[in-house]
Amino acid sequence: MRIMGLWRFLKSLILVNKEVPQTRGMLYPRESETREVRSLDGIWNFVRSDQANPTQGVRDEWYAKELSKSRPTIPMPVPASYNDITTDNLRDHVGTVWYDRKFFVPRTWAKDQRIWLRFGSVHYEAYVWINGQKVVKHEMGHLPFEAEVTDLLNYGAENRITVMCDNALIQTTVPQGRITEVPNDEGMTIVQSYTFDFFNYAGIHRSVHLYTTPRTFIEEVEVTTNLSKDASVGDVFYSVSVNGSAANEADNVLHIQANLYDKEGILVANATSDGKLGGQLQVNQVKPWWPYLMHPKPGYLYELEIKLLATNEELLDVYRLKVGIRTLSWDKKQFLINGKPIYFRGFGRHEDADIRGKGLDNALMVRDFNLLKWIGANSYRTSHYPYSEESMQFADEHGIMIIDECPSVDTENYSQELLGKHKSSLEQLIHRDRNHPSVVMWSIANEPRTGSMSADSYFELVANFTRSLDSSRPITAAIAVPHTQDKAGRSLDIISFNRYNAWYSNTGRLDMVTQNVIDEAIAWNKHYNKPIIMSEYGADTLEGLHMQPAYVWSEEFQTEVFSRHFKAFDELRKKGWFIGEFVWNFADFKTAQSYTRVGGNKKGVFTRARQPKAAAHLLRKRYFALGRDLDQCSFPEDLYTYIAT
Ligand code: GCB
Repeated sequence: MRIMGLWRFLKSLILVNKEVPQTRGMLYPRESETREVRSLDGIWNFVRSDQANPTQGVRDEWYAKELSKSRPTIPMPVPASYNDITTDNLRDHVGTVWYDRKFFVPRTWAKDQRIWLRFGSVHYEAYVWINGQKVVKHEMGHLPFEAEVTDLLNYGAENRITVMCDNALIQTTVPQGRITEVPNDEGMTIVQSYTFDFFNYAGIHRSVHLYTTPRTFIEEVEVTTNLSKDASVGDVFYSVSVNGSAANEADNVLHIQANLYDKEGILVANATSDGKLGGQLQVNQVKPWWPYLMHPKPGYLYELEIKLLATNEELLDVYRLKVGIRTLSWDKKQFLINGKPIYFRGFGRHEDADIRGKGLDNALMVRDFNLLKWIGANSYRTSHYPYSEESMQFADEHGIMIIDECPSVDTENYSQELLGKHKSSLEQLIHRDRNHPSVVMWSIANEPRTGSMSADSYFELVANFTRSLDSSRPITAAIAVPHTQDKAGRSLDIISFNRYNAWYSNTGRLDMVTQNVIDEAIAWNKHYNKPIIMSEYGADTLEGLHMQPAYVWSEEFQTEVFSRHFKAFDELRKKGWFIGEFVWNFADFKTAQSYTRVGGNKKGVFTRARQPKAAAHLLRKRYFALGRDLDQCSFPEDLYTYIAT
């Protein structure tokens, strides 16, 4: 037994850099004169498998006919987590569930084009069939996947889509969890456990689309941008990949016509690339992309129109995407956008809401952005997984900077298999988000157990892999082990640390916050000589609980905890290398059941219903004061309540 343990430990130290599969295509589905998009969102039919027999549906081929022929079905909304929809214990179901629905494909789609089926995200693992034929399998929540279904569809007729979704997390999934069989009152039951602090919501979380492309089509567009030193001239570099038979015909030289339009729809640059599928567009008197409150018109976006043309100028395909022109740079002290130093003031967040769990909800998304702007935040971290593509587009539009985090949280028990999946999660994330101007940093993990020996090589491999995919953005991870133990920081560009003074340590001691925060930030900076962010701090707060003097869980306590941190941050800002403060959390959110959580994690500045707690008003004053001091933004009229002249 001891020898086995030693062997496992040694194996975890020998990690090799194996290739991971590369994502292809997956441009966000958009209509154009050559493309059509249809949503398959709505009410689907749903069956849960027997927990003790999760593969029964596959063995019995439930996908071969309507699910209702194999089992009684219940209605299930898509997109949504399935957990909180019913009134029974579906919430805690472990293992597979099944969805199906019917849909029509118009006759007109049969004509000389290709049809794609695309999922915005299914958590955690998905298997998909169309009309009983296997289409695609995908592992990893919060990230899109797609497959061509042209030859599987019935045109001008009814079709059926079936999805099996598995929420089980084990030691080699991202994130990790454990499945155990434990005795209960009826015999034995399967239990899912995990150490991370948010509920493992599951299901078809984001929209399902069918979309068409021409036979030869624009498969990928990659955009990078640059600004001249005086910020007057902008460059947009684009490179396009084409898929389809026309691309292989020797006498057909495909080329790209790229047009860049400003917000008013005026053409500001264009280029035709002869025989090449990429090029450069130069914009004079450019309007750079600026973060919210750093410029009167933040989030300026151009529209890039990519036209794929054949030798005879026949238009094969058109795809349009938004482009923000900006530069990023960083060194040992600071992080700059368009040559200006950035101080992040924002939040750690969750995609989480009553009833719908982690399901995409446009009303919630718009409300959240309204609150971010109301409170004067300029950034958030997509703790602890990639957020919806729709929210990334919103962040682009509103100038909200994003630290884009992959789904690796509480990473431990490092293994070759885990490394492969972790790298794959980053590959999929970067492929999806690389064109967003709002994405300014990659976060490769949250609170990984970086004190262990194997964390050293593991995170070096993960960070180098990330850099090999995108060297234009810095890399961070939110670390919680003390700097004296950490082994990952040397592989990062920016150090983020999470710490809960007066909450998890020295509970209730408001007099033990400020100096501890200052000391720890200085220690991290001394240790690694890199810019430092405090990526989490906060206190659970029950809305409506008031206690004077402040007492843990009260609104007064959260307000005081914030204020004591602000004092530390202002001291640290003077040092030059302290570049950001992120409250944990934007809103209250659901967790696994635990005696430390009352209905979930209550560290929100907003309630789960997105209403402000008392501390929100204080935070708002600080974030706007920072905006005024650093970037001369103006104050909203209602920031201060009139008291006396
Ligand atoms: C952390 C984690 C976050 C938790 C938070 C807390 O350090 O990163 O996921 O929710 O602490 O409130 O305990």
